[in-house]
Amino acid sequence: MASDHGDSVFANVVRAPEDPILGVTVAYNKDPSPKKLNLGVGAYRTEEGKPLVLNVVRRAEQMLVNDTSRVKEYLPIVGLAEFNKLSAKLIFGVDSPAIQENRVTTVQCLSGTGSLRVGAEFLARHYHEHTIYIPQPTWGNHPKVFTIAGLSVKTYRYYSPETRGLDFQGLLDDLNAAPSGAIVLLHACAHNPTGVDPTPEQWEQIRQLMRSKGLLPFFDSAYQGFASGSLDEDAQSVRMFVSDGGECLVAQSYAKNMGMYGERVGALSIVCKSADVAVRVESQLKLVIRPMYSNPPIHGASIVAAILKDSHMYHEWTVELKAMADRIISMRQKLFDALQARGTPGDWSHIIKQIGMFTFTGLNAQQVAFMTKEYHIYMTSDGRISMAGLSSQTVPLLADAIHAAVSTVV
Ligand code: PGU
Repeated sequence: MASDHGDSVFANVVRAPEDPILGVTVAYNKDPSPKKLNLGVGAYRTEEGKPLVLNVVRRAEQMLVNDTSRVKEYLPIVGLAEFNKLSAKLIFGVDSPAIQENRVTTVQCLSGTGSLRVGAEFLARHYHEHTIYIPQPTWGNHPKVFTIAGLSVKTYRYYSPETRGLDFQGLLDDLNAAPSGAIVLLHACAHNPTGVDPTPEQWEQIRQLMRSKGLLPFFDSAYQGFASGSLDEDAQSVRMFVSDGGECLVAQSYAKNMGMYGERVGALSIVCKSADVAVRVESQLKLVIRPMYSNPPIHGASIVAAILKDSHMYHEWTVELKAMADRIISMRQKLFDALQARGTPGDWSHIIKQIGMFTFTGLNAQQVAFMTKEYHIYMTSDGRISMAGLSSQTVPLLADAIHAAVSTVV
């Protein structure tokens, strides 16, 4: 039988829907309108609407390229040692006792997503409780990453649509009702998609509750420096949990704060009770990584390490990072003012109260669809907009679109 006339062996494969976030960019790219605006993906844009490569990243990259002694050998399974050390210091603090006591194991992974996945696979193999609680709502990829790793995903209340703020009591009640030992996913700062974070006092209450119930914290730190403009301030939640001597996991991403999106640079750290446990945990992380992708890529991590280890470059980075954070904050004010000026129905103060890359507008899926169809503005259907994709020139267009959407679509 000539096989080329028969049906495909994949004839039964059904077409999958586009990703809810990355699919927005796919739709945007297909739109021929010159005024189209992509506020879907959380990726920083300049005032001119262009992607930004930080000057310090260009400089570090040039340095590496000019260094002919550099080779492209395989990295170890756990990645670049220097990068791992520096990443741990960045999130836990330069004089973190946990680092000094060698209780932290850090492995280089494929950005934030890869770090979450490796951490989840490790937990599924070596941790006794397989339930992970994630906030409702959360980044859309979280449930997929954890489920596919073999964990069972449950949610805890996080956001109240009525107040457009934290549902703190709901959060405490749900964590209190969780089985002891359950894993809890926490956004270290700049919660995605809501832009709503607990206050330091609320974090402290969460910490006490979680420690008293033996819940295991798994921090997702994708926006360190993007919330407040300060790397240390944005790491406070994590450091609070580490300073009590307890254990936790942290997934770090350099996608946003260093603009390294496509280089896929990140790290997973596991803070353990003792140096001895940390050594054993790391040996098992290697067994997770080796059959998955063998070892991580060298280029991006070398750039990050070059910046983190040089005090001048580090400083330059913090200045550029602060400028990105400040531009986002100024967009919040501009959008809020533009809606006020139009007399747009509703209370829009949450735009200036929320923090980080996103505003959770409260617009519903129909209103979003209207804005895309009539105004060529692209955003996720949950009403989240990336403030980092906005500029002074595009604020009026967005304000017009929101005004029209809430005035004509219920
Ligand atoms: N964790 C959170 C909370 C995130 O928002 C993101 C990215 C990641 C992890 C993963 O980032 P890495 O690129 O793997 O380091 N969220 C963005 C980017 C687009 C996406 O969905 O991956 C977003 O728009 O939500």
